[in-house]
Amino acid sequence: MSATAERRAIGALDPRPLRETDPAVAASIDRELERQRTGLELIASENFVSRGVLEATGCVLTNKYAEGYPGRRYYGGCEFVDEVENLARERAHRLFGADHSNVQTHSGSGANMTALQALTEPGATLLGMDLSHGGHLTHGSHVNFSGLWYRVVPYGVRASDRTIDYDALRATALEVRPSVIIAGASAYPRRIDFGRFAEIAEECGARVLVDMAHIAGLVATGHHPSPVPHADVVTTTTHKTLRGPRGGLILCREEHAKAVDKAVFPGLQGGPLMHVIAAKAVALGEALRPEFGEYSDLVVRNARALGRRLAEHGYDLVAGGTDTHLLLVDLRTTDLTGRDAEALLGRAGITVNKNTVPFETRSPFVASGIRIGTAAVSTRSMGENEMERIADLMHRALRSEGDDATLSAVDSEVRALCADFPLYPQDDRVRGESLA
Ligand code: DSN
Repeated sequence: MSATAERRAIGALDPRPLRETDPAVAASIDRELERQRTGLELIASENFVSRGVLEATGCVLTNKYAEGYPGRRYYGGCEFVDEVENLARERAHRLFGADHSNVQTHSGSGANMTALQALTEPGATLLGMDLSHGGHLTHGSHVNFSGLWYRVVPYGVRASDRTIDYDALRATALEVRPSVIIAGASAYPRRIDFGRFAEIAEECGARVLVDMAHIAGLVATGHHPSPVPHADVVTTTTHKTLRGPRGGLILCREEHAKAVDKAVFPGLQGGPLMHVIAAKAVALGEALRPEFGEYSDLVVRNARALGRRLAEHGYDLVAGGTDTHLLLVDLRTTDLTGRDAEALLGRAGITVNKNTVPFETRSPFVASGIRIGTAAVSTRSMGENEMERIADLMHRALRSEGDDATLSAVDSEVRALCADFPLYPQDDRVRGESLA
């Protein structure tokens, strides 16, 4: 090598693919891809993204600092990332119809922290759905910033039908006069009446924050009523039913636009992740297409079919079933805990998460339920017949008493089913290959 070539090489990027430059990381990515391809993904908050979303997430925009907003950045060279962020914002407007959107927030938790910072002051009173009734950590759990920085009064579901008790919520709201009422959930299967939340908030002088992370894709396609007309601020993640990259998104009324933007940057974040914002733009573009409506429809039909069949097997569905992508199974009618069930299903190639159930008596590490979702299996184009088959496979695994032969037979059937609905077929780019 000449002296000039050697000098050029110093500091140069290694052009080889990841599997050559870092086989350890590449091998873990390969193993994860294989796990996703060969198993049934029923975690309600997960999904599989398109090749376009993967490409954008792994693109050179990761190199760019762009603190500020399009046209008002604190760094030079932002003309192209401005284009990307404007595309994401315009598509969010077209999809959800809010006055204003902020696409920079890194996650759903960050979006909720931002929204609360924009809407109220630390120490204020919030009403949030109890975690074990289906709420989220950031809606007021005592181990989370929301419970630590605010005075939180929980609301929940009725014991009789395990659906949200709007009358009790109203009575509590009128008594404690919260600054903000948080609507939305992580483990609630039924339709949420955002209009009712808005009426109650108006009566007691509160703001409404809706966290629609789980149902955002269904809202985008009209398969769940939109919270946008009823809420001061709506937060969401982009990676659940919306089928985008891992990230957050905030929508709000014009009157809160400045406060929300300031709360994101410089309030809580520094540089936005422009590669993730590009991937959000791609996903939002996909969600605007008619095919995405067909997809949402399948997600909801599949959840109903899976629930029906599980109920036929005798499982107790919280709230009696689902209107969304999500089912919560209360296992207290069986001799299994949520932890047992998650482990048994895992050994059979079926991934779910243990979940607390309303009026839970066990710790969240054990829990009495499992949460199931159909967003990911619907992305594989599985339909209602497959959901019935999946419910049958789950039932076999759950009553196997840990018998190796039974679980391995179920696992073989799971693999065969997955092979009929291939995920990322022959697509090496999803393995983390260089996109140079
Ligand atoms: N952790 C997510 C879920 O599983 O629902 C919510 O943030």
